[in-house]
Amino acid sequence: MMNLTMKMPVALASMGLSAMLATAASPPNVVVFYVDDMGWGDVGYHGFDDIKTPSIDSLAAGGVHFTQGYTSASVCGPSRSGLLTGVYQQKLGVYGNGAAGVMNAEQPLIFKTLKEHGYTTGAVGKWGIHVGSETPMPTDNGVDFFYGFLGGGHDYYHSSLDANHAKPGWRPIYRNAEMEPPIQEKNGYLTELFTEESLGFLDRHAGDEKPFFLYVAYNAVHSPWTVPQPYLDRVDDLEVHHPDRKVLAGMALCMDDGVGQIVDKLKEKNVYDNTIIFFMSDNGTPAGQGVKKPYTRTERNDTVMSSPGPFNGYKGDTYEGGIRIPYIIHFPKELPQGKVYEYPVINLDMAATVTARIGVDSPGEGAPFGYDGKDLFPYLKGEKTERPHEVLYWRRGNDYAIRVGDMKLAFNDQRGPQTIRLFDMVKDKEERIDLDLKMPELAQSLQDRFDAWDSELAPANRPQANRNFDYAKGQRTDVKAFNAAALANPKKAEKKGGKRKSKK
Ligand SMILES: [Ca+2]
Repeated sequence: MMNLTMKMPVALASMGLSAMLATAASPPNVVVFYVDDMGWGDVGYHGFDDIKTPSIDSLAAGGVHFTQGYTSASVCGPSRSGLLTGVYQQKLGVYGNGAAGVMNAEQPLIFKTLKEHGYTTGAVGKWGIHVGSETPMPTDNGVDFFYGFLGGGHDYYHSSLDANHAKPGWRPIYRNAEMEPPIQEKNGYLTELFTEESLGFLDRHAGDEKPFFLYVAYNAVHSPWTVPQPYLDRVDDLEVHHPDRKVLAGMALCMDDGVGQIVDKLKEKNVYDNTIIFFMSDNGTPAGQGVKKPYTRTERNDTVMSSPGPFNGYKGDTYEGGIRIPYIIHFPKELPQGKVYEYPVINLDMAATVTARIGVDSPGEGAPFGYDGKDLFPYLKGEKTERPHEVLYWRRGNDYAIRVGDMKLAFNDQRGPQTIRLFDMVKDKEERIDLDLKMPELAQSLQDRFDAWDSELAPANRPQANRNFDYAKGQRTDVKAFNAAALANPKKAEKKGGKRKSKK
């Protein structure tokens, strides 16, 4: 790869000395796998033997993986807005999917930031951000090459030329900003098509003078749960507690094959050593699952397909089952191999980690917000020994959580007692022991800290909740009083919390 310092005098003029030094070496390529609805219990390297993910397991073995890897949102759209900006998506007005997910278009996505520094950028798969805005297309947002669909769930065998198709899963597939002929015309299975298009991008760009950033957002293992028979045959020997688990395992194996083929392509093109690979899921296991009879799970360990492992809650919740995800960073050139990192990290760290490699520590000039994510490399290399994040925040609709050190305060309106709950995440990662009555002062202090953060968020799409919008005016949410009222009248609390509609 040619030295970019020779090619980019304008870009470098705005960078400091450290940036120039960092850029003097070949800037790394990046591949980010961001898969859909894959739970903690859906990868082999977490110790589960009722799933087959050999290629993903290889990334974990050759890289760093995280026992406390989080996503910034418990559902698809907001999670992607957080990942691709490096900023808590609520600051950008994104609180949920669909109408609650229209993002402030002033904030650049990482594609734009990297493009300004000489990268070729590609996005394949599910987009899911900027929905409904005036700049909805990836190609409006710094993506040089796009192949995929704009959001929601998508059928694996069918698409259409109608953006308002009666079947939401049959919406158009785009190549850049143009609709593709329906995929059924070439008998495609979407996961395989996404792999093919990712390989095509690498064939065209890997080994160029310019570095590349490729975002591979498989919609596997999101519903609808369908997979070609050859993949089912390959998982037939798995011992599973329910036959539907095999369908999910087949879908995961097809996606895992794609991961393996893309890694092989990096090797073939001689760019593997200088390519940082991320692997993450966008959120945890969905509660509604089942091939023939989808229905909503409410109890722990009661899933038939995707699995949250030992964790409480599901997709849509701020309990661990909704937000703790498979998370790997692979870059043997600089990072340890097979390392397990124990402090909490979050998907927001991807963008800051990537741009730090070229000496860039902000999303771009004029960006409304700087990164909330951290450059993780100094932590993973042992140069920094403290936590990357002393505090982490979550909020979607009425649900919220805050984690300070090892203590976590969480409220969820749909599952479990509808009280504000306090957990010790080291002694009780499964969130079984509620400490709010034992440690009321701590619970209140975390609530105050959450309210202070929450009160500063973007005003758009702010749903009603048991949080205090008027924190700055001196009003406070009283945890003890709220919980006493919720316990005395659970139905009222349920009504106040409201019922969620569709999750995508
Ligand atoms: Ca998802």
